[in-house]
Amino acid sequence: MSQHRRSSDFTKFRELFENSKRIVALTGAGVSAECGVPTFRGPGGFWRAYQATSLATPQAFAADPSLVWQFYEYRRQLVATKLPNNAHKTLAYIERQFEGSDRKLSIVTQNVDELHRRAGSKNVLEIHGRLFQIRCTKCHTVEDNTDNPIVPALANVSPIDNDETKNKKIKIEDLPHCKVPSCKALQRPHIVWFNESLDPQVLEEADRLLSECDMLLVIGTSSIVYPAAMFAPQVAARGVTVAEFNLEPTSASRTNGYFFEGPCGQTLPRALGVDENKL
Ligand code: BV8
Ligand code: ZN
Repeated sequence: MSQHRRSSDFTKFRELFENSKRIVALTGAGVSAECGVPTFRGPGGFWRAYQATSLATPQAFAADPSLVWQFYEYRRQLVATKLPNNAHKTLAYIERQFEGSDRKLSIVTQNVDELHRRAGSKNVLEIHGRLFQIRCTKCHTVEDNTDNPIVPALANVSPIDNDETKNKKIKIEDLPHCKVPSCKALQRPHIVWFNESLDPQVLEEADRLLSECDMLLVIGTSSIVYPAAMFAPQVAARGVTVAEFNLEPTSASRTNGYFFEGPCGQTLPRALGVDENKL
């Protein structure tokens, strides 16, 4: 049960923000919630109907690639119909504002929906991968792919729910396969699943950004999934300001730092002094 915390003072925070030069925004599924992309652990979340461990793991893919592909194709088709919201747009706006100045905003996102990119943000580190990239399970070739459906057999998939009767049991040969003529092996989403390590270079870049930042914005994450859950405490330990934007406080700000309660599509532009009419 989260302790109820008063929302912090926007004016006091704004001053700190105006004096910060290296800002990192750590985002999670909540930053896309107002676009209609379900979160994982909130009401209507993807994980609610089933456990993440039953789908977003290499074991699940090995056991039933048809089911896991249906889960990702459903999300690809859903996200393709969504547009970035004011939280995504605020971060892209600030990044543009900083161009040519000695200030920089970088995004470290746990999200795979690529909505930060679509909002125009350039400095984006997607630590859990991307929904619209797929990777060969054999030669590891990574391919950008926005085909909808990705293969005919995955046309109009429905959300997977508990009773697997909905699982269409697609034949493996009808799932996406590598286009390298000498390979043609099964492809998988280029996404970091549970119990898979993050790309060491991505982790190194995240660590560099977090060690150099003088302000961390934690936006729409339950701060449960590691290693991202360690980023806010790591920055706070340096005495750097951490500001959380969430419907409820999480471990990222429960003890100290700033907490702005409410939908980040509203709280973020207000805290960063961005006129929503300009987004
Ligand atoms: C790894 C891709 C080494 C898949 C994802 C240490 C301790 C305990 C466990 C572990 C540990 N170290 C490793 C683990 C295991 C595991 C883990 O952390 N498990 C958790 C469940 C405890 N971690 C891993 O396996 C990681 N790998 O550590 O490698 C290793 C190697 C081998 C063996 C072991 C370890 C890999 C983690 C990556 C997993 N892949 N995504 C996919 O997306 O399909 S994680 C998945 O969760 C998503 O990426 C998602 O982004 C992420 C985190 O969730 P959130 O983004 O926070 O979303 P959530 O729904 O939880 O919360 C939404 C928040 O938004 C809420 O707070 C809500 O209040 C708020 N909100 C809602 N609406 C709004 C809002 N806020 C503002 N405005 C709104 N409108
Ligand atoms: Zn291949």
